[in-house]
Amino acid sequence: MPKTWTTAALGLGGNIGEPKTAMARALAALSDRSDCRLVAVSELYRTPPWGKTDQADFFNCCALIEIALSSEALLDLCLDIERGMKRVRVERWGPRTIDIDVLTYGDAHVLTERVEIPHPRMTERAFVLMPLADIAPDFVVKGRRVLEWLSDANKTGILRANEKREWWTTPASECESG
Ligand code: PH2
Ligand code: MG
Ligand code: MG
Repeated sequence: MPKTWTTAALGLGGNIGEPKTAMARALAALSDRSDCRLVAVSELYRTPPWGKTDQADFFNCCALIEIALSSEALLDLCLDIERGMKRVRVERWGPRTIDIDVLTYGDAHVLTERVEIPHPRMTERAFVLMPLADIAPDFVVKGRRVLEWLSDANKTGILRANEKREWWTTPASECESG
């Protein structure tokens, strides 16, 4: 049976350990799969903590993927990757090594006990909207373009943190061996 591919947007973040490396590894794990294609990755941003402010700055990025899995299965995949990377999470909205959120899945609206898509808080969070605007500025979420949501969001303190555009690709020589 031919696979049906759906374009989905993911938001990645972390603020413990080496978030940039963790996000690069998560993106590599996604693109290594036959049921997932990595279409675009945003710049990398350093962002002040949102929600719970007495914690270290986060690093955040967004990715567009094409995925041949249902939204629930995509959520499970993201959780599997988090677990495989031995995610540490101390409390809700608190420090974590890696967080992979499904922001959008085609133009689907999904609401189950486990998933809410579009991600319920994505339109208020500059740490999501800024990277998402790099790769999908005209994408319409909840009736408005990403760029319009971004223009209303509080961007204070958000800085670009990458030097090269393809920050998530690491030459083999720089990879840890063990
Ligand atoms: N994630 C949270 C809570 N707060 N703040 C920033 N800047 N970036 C995040 O990724 C983030 C957050 C819960 O997932
Ligand atoms: Mg999150
Ligand atoms: Mg999450």
